[in-house]
Amino acid sequence: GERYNPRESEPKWQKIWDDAKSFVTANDDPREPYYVLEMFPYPSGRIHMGHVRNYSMGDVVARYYRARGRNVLHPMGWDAFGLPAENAAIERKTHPGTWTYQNIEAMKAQLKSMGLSIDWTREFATCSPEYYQHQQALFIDMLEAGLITRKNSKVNWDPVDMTVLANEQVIDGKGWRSGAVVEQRELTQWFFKISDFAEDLLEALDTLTEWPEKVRTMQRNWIGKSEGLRLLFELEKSDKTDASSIEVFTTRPDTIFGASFVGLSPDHPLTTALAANNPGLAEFVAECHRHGTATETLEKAEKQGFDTGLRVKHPVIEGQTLPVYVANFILMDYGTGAIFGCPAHDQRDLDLARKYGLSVIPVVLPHGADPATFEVGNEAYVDAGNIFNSGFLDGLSIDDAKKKIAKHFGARTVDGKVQGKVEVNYRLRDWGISRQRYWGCPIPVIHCEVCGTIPVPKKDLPVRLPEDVTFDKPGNALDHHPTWKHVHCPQCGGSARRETDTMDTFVDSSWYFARFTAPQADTPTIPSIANRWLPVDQYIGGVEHAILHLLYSRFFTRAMKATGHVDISEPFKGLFTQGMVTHETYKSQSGEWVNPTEIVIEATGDTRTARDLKTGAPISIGSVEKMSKSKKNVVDPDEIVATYGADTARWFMLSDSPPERDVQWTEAGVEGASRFQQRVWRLVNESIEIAKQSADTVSTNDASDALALRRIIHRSVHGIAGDIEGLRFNRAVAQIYELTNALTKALGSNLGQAQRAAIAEGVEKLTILLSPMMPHLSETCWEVLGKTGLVADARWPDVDPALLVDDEVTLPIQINGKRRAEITVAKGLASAEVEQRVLSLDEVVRILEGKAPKKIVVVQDRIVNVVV
Ligand code: ANZ
Ligand code: ZN
Repeated sequence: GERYNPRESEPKWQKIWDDAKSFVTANDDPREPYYVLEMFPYPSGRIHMGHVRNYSMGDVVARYYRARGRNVLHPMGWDAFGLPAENAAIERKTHPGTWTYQNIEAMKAQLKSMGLSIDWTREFATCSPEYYQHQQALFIDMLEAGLITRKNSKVNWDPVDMTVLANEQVIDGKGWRSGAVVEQRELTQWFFKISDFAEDLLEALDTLTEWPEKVRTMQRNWIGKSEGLRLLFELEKSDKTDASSIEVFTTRPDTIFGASFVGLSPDHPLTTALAANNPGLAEFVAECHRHGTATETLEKAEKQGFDTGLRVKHPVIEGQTLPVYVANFILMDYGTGAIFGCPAHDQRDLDLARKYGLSVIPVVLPHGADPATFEVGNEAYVDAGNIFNSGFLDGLSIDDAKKKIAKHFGARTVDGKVQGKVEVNYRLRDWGISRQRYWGCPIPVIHCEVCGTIPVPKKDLPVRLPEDVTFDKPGNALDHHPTWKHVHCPQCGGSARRETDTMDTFVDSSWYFARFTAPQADTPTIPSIANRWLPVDQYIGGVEHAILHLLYSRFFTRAMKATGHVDISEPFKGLFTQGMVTHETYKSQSGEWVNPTEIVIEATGDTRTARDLKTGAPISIGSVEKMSKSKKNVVDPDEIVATYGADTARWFMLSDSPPERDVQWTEAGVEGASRFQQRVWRLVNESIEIAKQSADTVSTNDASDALALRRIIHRSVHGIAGDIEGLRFNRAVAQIYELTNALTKALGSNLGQAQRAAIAEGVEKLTILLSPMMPHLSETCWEVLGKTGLVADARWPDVDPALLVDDEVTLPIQINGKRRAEITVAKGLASAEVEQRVLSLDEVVRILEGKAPKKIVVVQDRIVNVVV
């Protein structure tokens, strides 16, 4: 017969689905809702194979639950604000919006060519005023609810991109995009008070049982709860300061006997006061500021200290004092901005102690170590053990010592204040969202010299980005705009200034999933509708968003709850993080990366060699790496769709490895997927031929063979459903292969009525089972099978539970007490029949050597004993 032609059939079905509005979802549909969402793309210009994998998975889930009778919401949009558009605008001398919307158009066409079951009527781009006006409304509500503050803060300043960066956007002291060395600046910034939710965000992680444990752990660490002690150290009298004590924060008060110094942050008020009269210290502080305060920078930077000359009394060793240092690794916005250093058990403290010759006193003894000989070299001992060298704490575990010392300091005073107070701290800081960029959501506030900072009245929303902007000067085009920022104060009518900062683009993606539930509403959400759809049943995306995007979304959902926009706290019930798409890498003789389309590979036996397609020059085959432009090992989805069709690309993406692992894209793999497509097509066509046959000579096994086949069919339906629900797509695919094999094997001539019916049933069911993965092929099969309607609307096949029961047993055969063979028979088969079959087994015949056995005992469904 004819080959299946995806190039013809795929666009045809896409149009039919479009015309039939097959994937448009109604909010008032009475069926049980199911919301599946893939992380929406940044409109960079073209989709890549990572998108193909991500959306193939989401589409399987969406199509499956539709077939299960759920009202499925499967929307798509664009995370469309951000720096690349501004950079492109500068390069091409166009408006960022022009570039962005062109990209959206191109990428949308690409996504459509994949045949995704998306409700495109809900599409939006976060850069459109129709979206961001609601984000501005949310901002105003959150401001009024006390969830937003404006404060001065040290920021990481990227001197090339001319913007503030979040700590996590600073990598090795450099801007994540520009690579420029990041500087410190003091700016007034808007902050979302995410730290108010730290405990709730932490505790609720336990309820997210459908999230990968790895992601929950990353979030736990990011929130970084620590229980510790605020502890006062009494200062010795000095003419350098009037201060009488220093308060430190410690999570290891059990190590107090090992203290060898007290450390201050370069930004600690006492440091500032001392530096006023100490040029050396002032210079040291300035040096620290040049290096930045991003946590990551600090962790890698060399530990530096400055001896202030002050000394504190040792809080537990009578008559001893400790020096006070200023140290570069102490942050001002964590704890109290001051620490006590215990070099034996903290690496940073140890580095500092080695550098400045401070004492290193071990006070935690590893289990089984000898107290007389235990020493700390250049690595601090941070693990478990028992306290020693520590007076009244000796012999205690770390936890018991913490409790005892907390009680001890809780009962003492310094300066009339309690010396030690238990305190919980979080590493999570408030989320600074001010960005000095044009292409983002304007922060809807107005600064008036008389009235202060006031929100834009909601009736004046959206605060639109001006269209007429220029990017000839570095920095914020909004700020440079001649008129935009000059407005009248909405309160007093006097002249006032618009806020020119825009919001971090992470804000845009923190609530888009809620907007999808009512994307045309004139409020951010329609709560009754949002509450019906949310939380998202299944969210799928890359693990690179495991921390920030997910944490911000969790915060935002809580903030939207507090302001009455939704009634839930957690946005994503199920989360799945998919692996990456990898490919072999290729290099020319001169060491340049070469794209897979520019080479030919020849294989002789196990060795593969590559040559340049044009010149024939040898190419070396390198390691398998994540697809990236820099290594040129990318494969373009458009080319794959044009060559093999979307179904083949989807099938391969799902088939080759577990979805959470990386998948290696190979030519051989894609060709295998393409061949499978043709096999299914042949099977379906041959099954139609068989259905037409008349059965003159019917095989005697017709009924039992048909039954065996139907068992396989029903088990597949059941098993594939379970695998899709468990997101084990590769296993679902494997089961479809098996079912296809079984059906192909069953084809033949002179089949009886029962078998022909079983094959017909199997092929029809296979078509439905295949439709979430290869939707276009399935529609074509459905059509030639003469079924009514679209397979996209077909119900998932029912399973006959009787056909799932395992009704065969394998009995061991013992001969003279020794296990020699086994036999598989139908459950409950009569003893006489089992006996007869056992005696005809080759192994048994051989052992009996022609003699008749003395006795045969069959224990039904358990064992066969033969005595000779
Ligand atoms: C004494 C000590 C002894 C400490 C020891 C650790 C080990 P986590 O657990 O991550 O919360 N610390 C406190 N405030 C700091 C700041 N502002 N900047 C830098 N470091 C600070 O870390 C808490 C520990 O980090 C605290 O416990 C303190 O050092 C240090 F063997 O106190 B520790
Ligand atoms: Zn005013």
